[in-house]
Amino acid sequence: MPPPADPGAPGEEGKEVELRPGTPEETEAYELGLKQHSFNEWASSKISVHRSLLDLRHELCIEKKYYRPLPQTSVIIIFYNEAWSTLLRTVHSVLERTPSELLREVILVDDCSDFDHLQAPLDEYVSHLPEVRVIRSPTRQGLIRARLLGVKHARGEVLAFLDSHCECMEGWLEPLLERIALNHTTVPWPVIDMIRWDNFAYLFHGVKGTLMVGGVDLVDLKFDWHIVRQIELNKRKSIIDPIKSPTMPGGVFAIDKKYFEHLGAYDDGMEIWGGENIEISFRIWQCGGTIELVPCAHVGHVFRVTSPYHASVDKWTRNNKRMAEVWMDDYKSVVYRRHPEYLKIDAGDLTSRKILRKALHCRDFSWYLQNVYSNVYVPDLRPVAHGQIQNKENHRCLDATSDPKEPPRLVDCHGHGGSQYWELTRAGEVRLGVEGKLCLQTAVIKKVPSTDIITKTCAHRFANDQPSKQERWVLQNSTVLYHPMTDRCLEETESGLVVAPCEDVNRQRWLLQNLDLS
Ligand code: UD2
Ligand code: MN
Repeated sequence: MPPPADPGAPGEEGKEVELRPGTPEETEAYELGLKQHSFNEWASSKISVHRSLLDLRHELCIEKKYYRPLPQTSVIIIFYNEAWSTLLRTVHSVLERTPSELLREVILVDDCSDFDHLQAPLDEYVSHLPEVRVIRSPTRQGLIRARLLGVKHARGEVLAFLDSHCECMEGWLEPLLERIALNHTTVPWPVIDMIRWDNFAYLFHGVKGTLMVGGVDLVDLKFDWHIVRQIELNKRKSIIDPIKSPTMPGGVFAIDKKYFEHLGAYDDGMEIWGGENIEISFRIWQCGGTIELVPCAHVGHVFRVTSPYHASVDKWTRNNKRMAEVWMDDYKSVVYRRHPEYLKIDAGDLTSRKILRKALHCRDFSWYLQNVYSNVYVPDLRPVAHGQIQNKENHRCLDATSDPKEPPRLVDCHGHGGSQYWELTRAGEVRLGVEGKLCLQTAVIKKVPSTDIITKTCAHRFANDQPSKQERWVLQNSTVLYHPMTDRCLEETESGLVVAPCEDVNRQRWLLQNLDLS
């Protein structure tokens, strides 16, 4: 049991910490904390490690009874140089808000941290908490192998993973365990509430607002959040029913231990941070499992202000490449085409992961795209052209920023992609840049169609969208970009880019890179 809460203490009931560093010493501590953790550790240290949270769950969640016997769980919390206050608040929130019959143990895995407070003082603190153990890795392994080390020591039927700066809410685990008890191939994750990095306010995300499931950007392989569409929500019998999720953010989920091992755990060739959440998401779906967001379960997480692993961006890219090589089939080319740096990376040996995919008889990536992640724009596997678009008259290149307020223009070709990378899609769009979210099109000024050229968010954003008329181009004679809506052609003029009556002139001829007219 937690000590009785002092309602006036900083941060109680999940409220923000109102204190601000005043003295020079406090300011120094604040700045050091921010530098070391990318969150306001100074404020966090003012909050009790037992802080209370208001139980804001929907009444149906609070009333819900879990009849069947639920499996016992090993909670695995990995950490690398975590702050004392956030780590222990994570641990206490588990101990104090998990029914003891469901909690087999809490395993803390130290990924070779060098902060002093995480050495003997942590051992001493944890020795008073019978359910909690610390396992130490002698070398830095990165979060993927650190979790695998935790799993090796776990004795529960179910594994629940947490980041080391979380706060579990009342009733966080039971709804997850119920889904697993009903079907051991279901991998449930909770609503992840935001704990603000600056003042540690716990921002509860209720079921009545928009619910967000996990997606992934198919161009840069970043996890992203998707608002669940109303038709999906309407399919449910109850507002608290789980929702299928194409991916998960990775830090907080539960999984049947045997199923996790059967599925191939994690790819132990992945380093430090990133990519493992997308990899396991694709793998679960492609190999017959299900990922579900469970609206009754809530865990807070401190979203940092910046990433503390700047130095390991290349590790993340390499992890992604390992994932793409094993699970994405031809679709990996979409990523590599726009991010040529992938081609230079050695992803290492993937034999065992490819054998795993065969052994589990997993489906291919196009099945995943059609059946699981269908409401997303999938870039062409083979666009008509991709790269720079150069004018034949002045040899300059079509260039635009990601700010649609700045009209596209012609500048000297630099050959570095970015603002000069375009894709002419099979549907006739000219999409800008590696993000591919802006389309070259004719403007509409005060509702009147114009012949000026702008970039604007492409109309085709989700699966079944079509490009708008303004966005549609037809490549003629491999060089002319004809605009059917205006019956004009893309032309460079003194005053900028326009569509003009089509003529047989070089100003209207363009050299498109990587042309594929097949
Ligand atoms: C998110 C996930 C995180 C992980 C990551 C992608 C949530 C809430 N968090 O990033 O769990 O899936 O995406 O890889 O969904 N750590 C180590 N060793 C390291 C680096 C990190 O043990 O070398 C620990 C770290 O202390 C933390 C956990 O791994 O407990 C996740 O790291 P993070 O909090 O920096 O990741 P986050 O939340 O940005
Ligand atoms: Mn985190």
